[in-house]
Amino acid sequence: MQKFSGWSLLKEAFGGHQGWKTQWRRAAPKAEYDAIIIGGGGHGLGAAYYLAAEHGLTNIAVVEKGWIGGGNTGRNTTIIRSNYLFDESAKLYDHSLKMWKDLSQVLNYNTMFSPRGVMMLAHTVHDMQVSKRHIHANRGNGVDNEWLSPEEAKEFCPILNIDPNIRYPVLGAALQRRGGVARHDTVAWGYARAADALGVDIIENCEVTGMRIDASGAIEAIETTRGVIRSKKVGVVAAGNTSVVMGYAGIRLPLESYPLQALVSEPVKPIMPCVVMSNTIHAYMSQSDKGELVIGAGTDAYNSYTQRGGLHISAHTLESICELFPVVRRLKMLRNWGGIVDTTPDRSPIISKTPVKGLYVNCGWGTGGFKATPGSAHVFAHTIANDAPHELNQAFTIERFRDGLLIDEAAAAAVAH
Ligand code: FAD
Ligand code: PYC
Repeated sequence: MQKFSGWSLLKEAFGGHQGWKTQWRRAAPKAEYDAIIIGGGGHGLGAAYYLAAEHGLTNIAVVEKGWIGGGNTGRNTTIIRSNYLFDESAKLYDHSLKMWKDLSQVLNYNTMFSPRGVMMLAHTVHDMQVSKRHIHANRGNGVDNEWLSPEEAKEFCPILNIDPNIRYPVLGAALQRRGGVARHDTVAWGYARAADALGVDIIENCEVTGMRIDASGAIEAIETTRGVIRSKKVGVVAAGNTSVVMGYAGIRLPLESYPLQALVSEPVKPIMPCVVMSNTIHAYMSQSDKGELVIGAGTDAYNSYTQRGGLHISAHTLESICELFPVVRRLKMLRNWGGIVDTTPDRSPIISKTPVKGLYVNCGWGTGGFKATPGSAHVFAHTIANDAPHELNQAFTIERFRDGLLIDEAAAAAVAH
């Protein structure tokens, strides 16, 4: 009989039969591919996987300037939900949420998806009205969401402070029970391993530094720190750096790059059963399976490409967190970090063809693209393979900014996330 120690079970959970460190071939670039994805985050690796698995394109490469999952995919706070206001967003994010459910089985890799419920707090009358509007709109789209009184919110999350005398009292909450968290880097590793098994080349330490466009206006090659690589199809998924990369093709996009920060506490025994977000006071918290409290803030107020951010943001966030969850006041913080997110004016993504034939872009997820990883990758692969959008991303074009057809989640939520 095979004996399992706790350690071997842990290894099994993380890496299947390949062990703790997932291996894929550290490929050297070929001279030419049928398609290239620029950016080895979850969205890029996922797009490569679906191109191979669903569209039969296996002569493809993912080029990544650092290491896979080292961008926002490995830096986010893993909140997964689909409670967006507008029809287009709700359908796209819910497509993704449904894919999360089976992703571990599809990839044979444990993404640790845990639908433990995402509760969004209301602190003002305006918050309550916005939340209830979201709940009705979500239900109209078949997306679960429900209103909780302060007492019901506390029952769902017992460490929540519902004292009516605090600075931002909890007046109620919107709860999406199907929402939750996952382990962020497993998504990059899982897609990488599955794509690699289908023949995809994953090329790390390979920064794209230029693009070559032929006389007819079609993409013909990318220039990289590891040489020129030819392809007639190139997908850009380089969150935070999209403007720079698309600039190589002479395309300007309505994007701004900002630092977004997060931090984790020392690990403690389970005290928090769900995710709680407060958009009004720019703070949110959940507890990882390792026991760390995972805490996030709103974006910094200035544009930057640095993966850090200002300290005052974390300090402000911690003040709010301690007021909402007084039980954490004496905990030590282990580490803080930042990532660079790129945001559009309507805080909705762009998943689109571009004016350069064969060049596609997936960007603008801002503070909220982790939850969208499987769905975004899936529809982006469809767009690249068919040179036409999937029905779920046909509204998310570049042209919507020219034509005034915004999907204005920013105005809808009036919040940082
Ligand atoms: P990334 O993982 O950033 O991948 C892009 C890759 O492109 C990077 O690895 C980068 O190195 C590479 N690249 C860039 N330029 C080049 C180049 N020239 N050549 C080659 N490669 C290049 N979203 C949620 O849904 N829920 C959350 O709770 C959440 N919390 C967040 C908290 C923080 C602190 C941050 C920073 C983000 C958060 N997000 C959240 C947003 C989410 O992380 C991102 O929207 C999502 O991970 C983007 O995935 P991606 O694959 O597009 O980008
Ligand atoms: O989109 O839910 C979200 C989110 C939470 C924190 C950052 N983004």
